[in-house]
Amino acid sequence: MFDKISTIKEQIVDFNSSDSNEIEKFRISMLGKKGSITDLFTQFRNVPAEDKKEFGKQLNLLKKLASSKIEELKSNSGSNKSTQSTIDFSMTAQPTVLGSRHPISIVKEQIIEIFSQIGFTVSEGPEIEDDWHNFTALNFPEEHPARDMQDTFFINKEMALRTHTSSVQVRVMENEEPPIRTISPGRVYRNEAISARAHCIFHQVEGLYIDENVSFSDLKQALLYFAKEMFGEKTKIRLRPSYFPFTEPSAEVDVSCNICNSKGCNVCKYTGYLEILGCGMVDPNVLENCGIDSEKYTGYAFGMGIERIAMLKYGVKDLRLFFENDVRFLKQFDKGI
Ligand code: 2NL
Repeated sequence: MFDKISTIKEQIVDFNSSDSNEIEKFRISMLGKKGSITDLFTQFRNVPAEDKKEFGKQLNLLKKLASSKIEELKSNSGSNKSTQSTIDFSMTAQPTVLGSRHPISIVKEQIIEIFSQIGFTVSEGPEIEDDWHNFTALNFPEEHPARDMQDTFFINKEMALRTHTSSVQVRVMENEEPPIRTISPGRVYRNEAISARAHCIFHQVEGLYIDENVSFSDLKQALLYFAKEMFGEKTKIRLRPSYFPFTEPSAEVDVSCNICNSKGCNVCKYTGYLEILGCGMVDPNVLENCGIDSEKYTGYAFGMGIERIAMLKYGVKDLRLFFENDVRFLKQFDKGI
């Protein structure tokens, strides 16, 4: 019996082939139902008791030897084929081309970074919104003409693509207790004719701060800090009275033109200033709509278009460039993560 093991062992060692059919035949002759090794396993019961331990050990080793030999021959026969037919291992590798980040992403991250320095967290929410979160809670009563300020893409009677990310902040106010200090960056949609200055999709960052005794001067200070971080230490801001349904009082904010040092140039249309955002004190109706006690708390809010900030920062004259994904445009911005 031990002799048989030695004979089969020799056969395994001597066998060599790169032909997969031959290898398969060999496998069957060894490990198939009627194979020599399988046969030895059947005969195990006839081995005298005192030899059983040693025989079992050698038989298992023999099986392992056969399996690994077959695997080795099989994998060689495969790689031989593909080397000859398709892959040229001597070919030079393709260099990895690094992409660049989209300018909207770069500016968005920068805005988040600036506001996170003064304690703002980031909130996100759905792009398809119901009427309550996009309009009614924000003091746009039904049939009110203020709704015409934003041409909306409706999905059905109840649902629409959000026209601003204030809808996210309504959700935050409904779900959290003041103090609330959060910004909500995201994509928004308005049914507008596409031009160099408007697009039906654009990106916004809105900010909201609610606590006891939040004042308009807190708002001014936060926005001055933002403007200096974004456009440089020498930047000045100017507030002009404005109107939004959700804030009272409301203002539009301009930054000094750093191209002409506010002396007047064609970028600032000879005004010395450039508009960057809208803001105001959250209307008490909005606070109450969202379950916040307007006798106890006050808050400020602001909203800016990321495209507009990016246009000013990089001197981009046509907003459509941000949506065309022309690599000649995109590759001019920061490389890396
Ligand atoms: C603009 C003006 C603004 C807000 C957005 C806001 C949000 C809540 C309550 C009150 Cl939850 N206000 N957001 C306030 C004033 C202006 O955006 O021109 N954006 C591009």
